[in-house]
Amino acid sequence: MNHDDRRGLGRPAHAAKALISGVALSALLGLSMNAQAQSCTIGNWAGGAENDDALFAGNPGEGNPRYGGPCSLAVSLDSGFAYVVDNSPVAEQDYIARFYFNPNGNGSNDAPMVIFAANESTDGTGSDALQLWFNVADAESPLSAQANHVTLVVATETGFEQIQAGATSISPTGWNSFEIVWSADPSADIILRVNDGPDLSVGGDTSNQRIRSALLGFVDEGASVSSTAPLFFDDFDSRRQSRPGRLCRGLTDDARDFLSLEDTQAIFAEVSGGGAFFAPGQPDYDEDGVVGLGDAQAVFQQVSAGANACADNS
Ligand SMILES: [Ca+2]
Ligand SMILES: [Ca+2]
Repeated sequence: MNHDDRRGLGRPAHAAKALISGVALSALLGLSMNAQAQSCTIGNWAGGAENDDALFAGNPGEGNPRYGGPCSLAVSLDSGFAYVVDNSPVAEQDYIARFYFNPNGNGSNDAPMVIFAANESTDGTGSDALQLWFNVADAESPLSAQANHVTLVVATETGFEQIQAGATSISPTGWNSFEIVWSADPSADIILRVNDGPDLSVGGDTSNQRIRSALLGFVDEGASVSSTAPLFFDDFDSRRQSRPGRLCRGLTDDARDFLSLEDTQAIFAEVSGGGAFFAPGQPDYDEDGVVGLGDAQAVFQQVSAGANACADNS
């Protein structure tokens, strides 16, 4: 079994390096709480990067939109495949990844692309155990480009299975969370959760595979992709067990697990500060890609109504 056998879906031998890391957890684009002190660099990725000239790990002060402060990843689509690699997974039989993705208006029928893959080799050049496609509805027969659709392709012993998420579940210009739960098992149940939607799942025999690397960014394409607008990624988290779930919307102090007026104040301070202050945590309450007055107002309303538990908000 090799993805290269697959019509349009195999990553060609373009020396795909490893992906993202993982295992036992790492959230290399989203851990820090201090918006000003953190240095943002793709050097945090244990497996390095492909085409790092097209990757920018910046903070909001540098004009890099983020979901959770301070750092995020911008990926240019103009100069070929570009992605970060995590090779911290060690022949994983259980692998869970969650990240946030902002398409930044790149939803297009002309731009089917892989934005995440988990690979069987440590350098990412082996077979992909799974691929997350953007702008693709049905990845199998044939490769079917459809704007703002998301499809998870899972390699099994008998071929490929897929989980499809339609365009209505995706924000084309805001932040989306993807959580993927994979295991090596003769009767595996692979899960994709998009935003606050239900668990979508597909079954298959994945027993002979192991995940040794993960890749995040512009990993592959189904047609020639070019755009002046970059993709944005943030808050990558991968681990062996215990699903991370979604981050608490509007929370600006991760020492708490509930929203408070302090969050309203921190968001307002960012909005009114003219770039002098950036709120920590996840100030973009409505996840539309912009931290604005509406986010502060929404948090205020939640707190005022006593509906401030993060459990209701993630
Ligand atoms: Ca971040
Ligand atoms: Ca917002």
